Amino acid sequence: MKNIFLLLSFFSVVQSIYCQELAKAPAPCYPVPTQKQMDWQEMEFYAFVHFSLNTFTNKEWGYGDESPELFNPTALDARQWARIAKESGMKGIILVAKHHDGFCLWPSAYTERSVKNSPWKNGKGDVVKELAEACREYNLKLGLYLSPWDRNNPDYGNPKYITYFRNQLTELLTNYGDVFEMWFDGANGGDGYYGGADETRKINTLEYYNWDETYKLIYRLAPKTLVWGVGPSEARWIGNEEGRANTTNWSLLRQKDELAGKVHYTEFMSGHEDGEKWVPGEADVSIRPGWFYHAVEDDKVRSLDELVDIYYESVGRNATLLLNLPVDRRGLVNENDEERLKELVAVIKTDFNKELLAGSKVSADNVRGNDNKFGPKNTIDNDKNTYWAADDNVKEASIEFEFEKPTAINRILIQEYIKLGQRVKAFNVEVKTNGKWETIANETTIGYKRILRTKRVLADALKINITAAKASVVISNIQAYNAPTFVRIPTIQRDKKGEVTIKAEEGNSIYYTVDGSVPSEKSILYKGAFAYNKAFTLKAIARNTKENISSAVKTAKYGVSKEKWKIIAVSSGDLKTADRIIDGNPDTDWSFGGDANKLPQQLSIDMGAVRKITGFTYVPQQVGNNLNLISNYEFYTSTDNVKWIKQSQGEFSNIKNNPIEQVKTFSKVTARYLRFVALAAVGKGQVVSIGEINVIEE
Ligand code: FUL
Repeated sequence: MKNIFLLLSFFSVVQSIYCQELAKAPAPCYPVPTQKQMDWQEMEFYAFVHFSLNTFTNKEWGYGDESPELFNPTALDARQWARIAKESGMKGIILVAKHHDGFCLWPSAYTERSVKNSPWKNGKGDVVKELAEACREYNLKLGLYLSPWDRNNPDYGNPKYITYFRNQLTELLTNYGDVFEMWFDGANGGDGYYGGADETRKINTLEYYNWDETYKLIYRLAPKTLVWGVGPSEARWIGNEEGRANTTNWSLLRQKDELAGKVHYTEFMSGHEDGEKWVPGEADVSIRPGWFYHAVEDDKVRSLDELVDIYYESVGRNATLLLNLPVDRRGLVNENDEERLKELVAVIKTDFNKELLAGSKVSADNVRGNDNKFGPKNTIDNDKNTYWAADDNVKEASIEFEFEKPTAINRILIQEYIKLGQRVKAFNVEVKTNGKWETIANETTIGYKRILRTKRVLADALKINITAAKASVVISNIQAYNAPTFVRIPTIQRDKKGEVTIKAEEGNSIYYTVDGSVPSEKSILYKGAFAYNKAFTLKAIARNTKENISSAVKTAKYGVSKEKWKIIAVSSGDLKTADRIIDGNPDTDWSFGGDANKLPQQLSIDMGAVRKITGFTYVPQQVGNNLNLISNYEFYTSTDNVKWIKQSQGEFSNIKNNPIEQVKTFSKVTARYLRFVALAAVGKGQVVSIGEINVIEE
């Protein structure tokens, strides 16, 4: 008997040692984030503010020769910016302290090109300081953008400029309290004023700045600052200026390759599964087409639909969202932008109003060491420090949630415990309805946070199957929601002849007005394309008649249709197909130029009648992987196709990163003929494409 007891206690000792062994936390799957990167990732959503001389010169990129005296906001209030950011659930604000034209929003001791030589506050103001104080008051973190490229500085391109750049960096990192993120933009070198030299200066970004030394300086001065962008950074650009990450999004990057110039920026949208460094993605986008404020964009604030998509495709795809609010000439976030932001926040709030998994019965097919410490319940305990983990080397595992009664679901949120690394390569979601399992999503990575928008299902149970991973499964949090139906805004198109087509999601009706009034279900019911070639404002809504809910209002403003327009001359390319430039459809493009026909190239348009115009727009090629973009242009008008007057010339700034419709205005002129000259292209390719040319009428 005594022996049996001895044997039993021996076994229990062995078992406890064994279990303790198993109950150890999983080994990290390297690379893993630093605490600084963890804190940053958890911020999720923060604001960008572009506000500088460009705001007053109506440019996206200043050339570097604009006078500081033009900077004169009438009612600058950084507290208003902070209030709006705070009310939107944002956790910080990144201010562009110096953009490419070199103008400084703080009174730098190293240059005269700053607020100190502007009329604002008689040269005694400091925007960086005001924002730092406002952020403190609203408990927001402050971030700063210092453009490496400086189109004003005479020394740009020489070693002397690097000293200047580092001096400015030192000012920003030592005089304004903690800076959570330092933003180094990738636009580098090119033409500029450069102290009057007026020339093109090419630099090698990878070598010129000696980033290793610059980064050492930053970490010495401000170890809490996370560095974004060029150099050996701790966070990366998402590869577009539309605020969208790829569905597959690794927080890892082969940064060594990147620093050797071997990574194309389009790879940033997904990161690298085999990246040797933790370099998570940050998705940046402006709430309007441009980064700086332009009055012509007052009615071009991104639609609610677009912003909601952006949220789901950034924060919901393992990136942070940096949303730009272009402060206007008063020095305030414009009312239109604030209103749209409020609508966005309201949608996010209602979408995630009621969590549905917390009360469910949860089980998993594998639990590390059979230890409750790593049990599946940890995914619904609302504690970010606990997680469900599988045994070592178990890279396929399932977790199931059973509901007491059938539950409607259309959002699923999953988080890996990324302190131990990003692991999941593939997963799917199944739901059980009426006793039958159905797969409703087949996905790839998860990372810090992944949110799926699925069709609405009435589920008895929900199962998440991790089907491939880099190391054993470690999941921190899983949630489900039933977001209200969101009726998507309709799309409107008018072709050359004036035929209007409106489209909405299948099953929805469309109502519209042509007199500028707000449409409702009492307005005209859209039954199919209709002709309307006069100037008018069309407003339309889509309506889900089953649930009695409408979309936001889509507004489209049109001048007289292009029915009488003709392309009358092209310097190269096929004249027969050139009509695509004026067919009302920006997605059909036409190109000219090429090796045998080097730039400049030009084309002329006859509008068929004399019109009063105040500007033109160039819509670059929209469709395709390789956009043949024009970077510099000239625009002429004529009344007789003989005598031409130049109305505008210049650059399409930032078109490479943000290929949106380019708007150029001039004083009112009477014209019948238009001539558009493509002077230079982005990159080496000489072929340039045009999606559409429009005119702006009074
Ligand atoms: C770009 C810049 O060139 C733009 O002007 C803007 O600042 C944007 C956020 O980054 O690359």
